Amino acid sequence: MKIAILGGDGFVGWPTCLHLSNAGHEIHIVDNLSRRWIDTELGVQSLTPMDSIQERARIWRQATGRTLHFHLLDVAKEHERLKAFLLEHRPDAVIHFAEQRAAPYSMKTDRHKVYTVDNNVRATHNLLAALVETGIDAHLVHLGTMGVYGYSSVGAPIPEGYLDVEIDTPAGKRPQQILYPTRPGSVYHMTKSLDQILFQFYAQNDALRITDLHQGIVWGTHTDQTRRHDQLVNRFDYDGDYGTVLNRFLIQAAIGYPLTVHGTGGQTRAFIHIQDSVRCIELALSDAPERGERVRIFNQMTETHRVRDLAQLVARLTGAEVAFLPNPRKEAEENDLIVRNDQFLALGLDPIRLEDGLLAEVVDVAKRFAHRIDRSRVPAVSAWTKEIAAKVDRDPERRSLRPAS
Ligand code: NAD
Ligand code: USQ
Repeated sequence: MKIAILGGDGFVGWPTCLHLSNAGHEIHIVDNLSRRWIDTELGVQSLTPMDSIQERARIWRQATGRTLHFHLLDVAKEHERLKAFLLEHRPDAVIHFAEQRAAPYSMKTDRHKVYTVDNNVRATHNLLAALVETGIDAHLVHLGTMGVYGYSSVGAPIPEGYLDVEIDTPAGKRPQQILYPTRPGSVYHMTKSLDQILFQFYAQNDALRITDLHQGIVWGTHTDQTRRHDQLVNRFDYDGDYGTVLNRFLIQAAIGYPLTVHGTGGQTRAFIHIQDSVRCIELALSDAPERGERVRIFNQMTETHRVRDLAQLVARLTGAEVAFLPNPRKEAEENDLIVRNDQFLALGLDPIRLEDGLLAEVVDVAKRFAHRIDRSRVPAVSAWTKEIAAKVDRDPERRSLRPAS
């Protein structure tokens, strides 16, 4: 297949490019490199040293003889160039990763909120409108998030995208399936909820073939393909904005930094290892919906864990200390989470579970590159509301963990 991978320079995008290229597909990476600019804005860098996208592609070609085509293009801002790209290359599938994906970054200031909504909603809508206008019948696979469902305890498993309901009508109760009610917990998660409506409309109005993957938190760093050469290494975010919880605990353990549990750590979240993430995307590509079908939605996760249990697991494995900090986010302190993922299991996914060996591998990566870590960038300081910001600032423990200004 010819596959366009929008956002193919990112944390999940890069190993996906390698995995699909290795499987024999023709890969076109489309990226505006905004994520690299955000590193510059925040004054942080990936734990692992990342080469330029062109250099990464050169190494991949040297290692495998396969070509990764790179197109520098802003999907949110360059609609005409996006159409020209689609018309010239006529992909069979488009994988859409090209969004600002950090919840804390999206809540930093009004400017970050505006940027996240503009970038994410425009990128998705530009792509949908461009597919219709160019008449290209590509299967669109979008990376969405488990966060669209929200994190209140409902006591029932979260279905894959659609909820069975009964509507009262004068003729009695009528069954219906509706999009699961969305309850985003950040401006970033809100953009993924908006994406869902855009997909619903374009599948219904223009018969676009769309799969939306509601993905949990991705952990780990290496995949089989990124292991092939030092310069194919994946990016690894550890900072308070882009680092995600389990990867953060693992690097914190590696550098002797107390594990930063927010609140009681009673938050339960869905997780998936990076190797399974790329495998799921491949499985979703192999099972495209027909024209006229509703949006196909998969829950792309393999297990759920409570944050404090993860901290305790990492502490047991490494001897790290655990610090319970005031939570900079507005979120339920404790929640249960049961998630259905039957569709990927039926397609043959054999889930990688959290196990000591894989956890230790991340700690080893972190130890190898520990000299690249700026400890002052570890605390998460982006507060969800002004009230929380004031409370967090008053806390002496957190103040001691804040970067020096
Ligand atoms: P990332 O930030 O590492 O990668 C996103 C890539 O998209 C970057 O290379 C960035 O430069 C590019 N991009 C952003 N806006 C663009 C635009 N307007 N035009 C062109 N390129 C643009 O993020 P990631 O961790 O690889 O996540 C990829 C996708 O998966 C995101 O949509 C995210 O919401 C979703 N997701 C990620 C996780 C996770 O834990 N990392 C979990 C669930 C879902
Ligand atoms: N948390 C801590 N300590 C930390 C960091 C986070 O306790 O040092 C807590 C947070 O308060 C939150 C939970 O861990 O309760 C998860 O936070 P996270 O930063 O790991 O994940 P999140 O903000 O939800 O975002 C990440 C990705 C996003 C993706 C989402 C999937 O950045 O792109 O959509 O995971 S999900 O969480 O399933 O919605």
